[in-house]
Amino acid sequence: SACSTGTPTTTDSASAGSTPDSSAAADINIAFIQGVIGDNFYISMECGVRDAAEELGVEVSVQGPQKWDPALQQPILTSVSATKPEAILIAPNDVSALQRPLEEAAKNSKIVLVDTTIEDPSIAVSEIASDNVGGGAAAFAAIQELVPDGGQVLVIDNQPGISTSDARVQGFEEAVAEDSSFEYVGVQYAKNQPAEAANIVTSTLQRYPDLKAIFATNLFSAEGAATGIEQAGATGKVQIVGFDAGPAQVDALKDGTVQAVIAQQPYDIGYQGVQQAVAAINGEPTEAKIQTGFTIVTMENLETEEGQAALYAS
Ligand code: T6T
Repeated sequence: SACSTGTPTTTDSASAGSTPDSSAAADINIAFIQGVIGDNFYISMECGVRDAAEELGVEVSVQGPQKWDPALQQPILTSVSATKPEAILIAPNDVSALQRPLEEAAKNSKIVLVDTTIEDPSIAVSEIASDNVGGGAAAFAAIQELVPDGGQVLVIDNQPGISTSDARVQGFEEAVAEDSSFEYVGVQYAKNQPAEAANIVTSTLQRYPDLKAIFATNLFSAEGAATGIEQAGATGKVQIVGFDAGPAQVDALKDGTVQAVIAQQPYDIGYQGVQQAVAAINGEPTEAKIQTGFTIVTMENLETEEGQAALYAS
């Protein structure tokens, strides 16, 4: 499967989002709604979800919006909720837009928030996410090492209103404010579009030709930042630290366009998400909040066991 060999999933029942796998126990149905489809972070999470579901003998269906967009994700949640699965694992696209729909869904299903969360998560039996504030601070620490003399630094983010990336920006901004050798030129939003992130790099380099570093808060921001730096012929002149460790990020590390990536543990988030869901369904205690770790991957540890284990499914 995509989880172990890197080849695309074609045979799994839920890749089509509908037909249940008849070999698993049919009593308990769990739905997993990704933040966006085609994102190696959620592809890895799906691997963890499927492995846990198989081990615990529950059915799982997987779907997600074509783009990171609460207006696309909400109707998916509504239609999934109408089928009354015993539990829904979801990475909400927005802290406020998904609040009411999730309150409704919680009337039918146990809700587990994976990766992202909402303004009032009290409707959920569990929230599982990385230490995103810590990850933002770690990104700045990596930039300090890469640029010991300091200078201008930019953040490229998805969009405001996403719990994970908002927390990464917060952790970064708190850290950069403590170091007067850096000039923070602000955050710009690429809306999860690599081409948009590349444009931001181009325009920022025109305005700040001495730019020293970029923190890209997620996979698609980092992918586009790397493209922008390459197109500007600024490889190695501007240091990039990104969140996430999909195949494109690994290529960028090898090319030298990106210097460090913060790999989350999406497989574990998905695996533990199903464990929490099944516990809730069975009336067993759940953990309200679970924080998963991260690994900073650079060319120094990429080929080590630790570095390889941190990479996302392809
Ligand atoms: O960085 C992850 C995830 O944690 C974030 O909430 C959204 O973007 C990613 O899925 C990467 O694209």
